[in-house]
Amino acid sequence: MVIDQTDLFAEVQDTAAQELAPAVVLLRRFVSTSPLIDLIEQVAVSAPFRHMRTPGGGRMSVAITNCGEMGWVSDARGYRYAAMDPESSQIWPPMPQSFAALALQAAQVAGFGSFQPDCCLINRYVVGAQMGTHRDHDEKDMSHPIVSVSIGLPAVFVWYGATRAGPGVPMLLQDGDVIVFGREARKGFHAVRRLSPRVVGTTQGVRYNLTFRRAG
Ligand code: MD6
Ligand code: FE
Repeated sequence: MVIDQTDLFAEVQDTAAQELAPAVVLLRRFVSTSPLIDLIEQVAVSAPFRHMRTPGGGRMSVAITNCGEMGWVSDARGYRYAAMDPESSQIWPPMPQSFAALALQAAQVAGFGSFQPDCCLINRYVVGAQMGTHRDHDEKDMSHPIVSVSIGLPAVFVWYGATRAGPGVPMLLQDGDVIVFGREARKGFHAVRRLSPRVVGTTQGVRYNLTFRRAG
């Protein structure tokens, strides 16, 4: 696979970081996303998007793939990271260098220091898809932050924090926005509300979300 490594930083904007909750940092319009979409499409040639099953047996409305040394997977046995794509029994496609560079740049600008992700989980939403309230705690070392990049259609992300209770802090994530969270927020609960045509303004198109993690 040929992966284009054009200089993403030419496109990176110098936006001010906003702290939405302690250690939850939003970088608005941080990155220009069209080179990212091309790379996502290349990853999906080798590791197609699929609707995974939750341990409870439900079908996720979000379609998922991964690139990097490790991939996040879900099935009847639970949630875990795996070095092989269970659909193909092949390793996941390599993480494009520009993805790793973007994750590092965002972590640094957001005040989390150095970050070398080994997993990029790629979520794909169409109108009607959602991500229920959850927290990310399948990674071995929680001292690493998570960097999350929104691409394409807007979506309402809700930050709940230490408990699932309460109304949460909603924020509209738009194309090019990046969220970084770590430290005391690392195990915080969060969700993505169902993409409604009213909020999104169309029934066409997709939202991608890249979440960079250090899993192993
Ligand atoms: C999404 N994001 O934005 C779903 N998880 O589509 C997440 O679940 C998420 O944005 C951990 C860290 C950042 C995130
Ligand atoms: Fe998450």
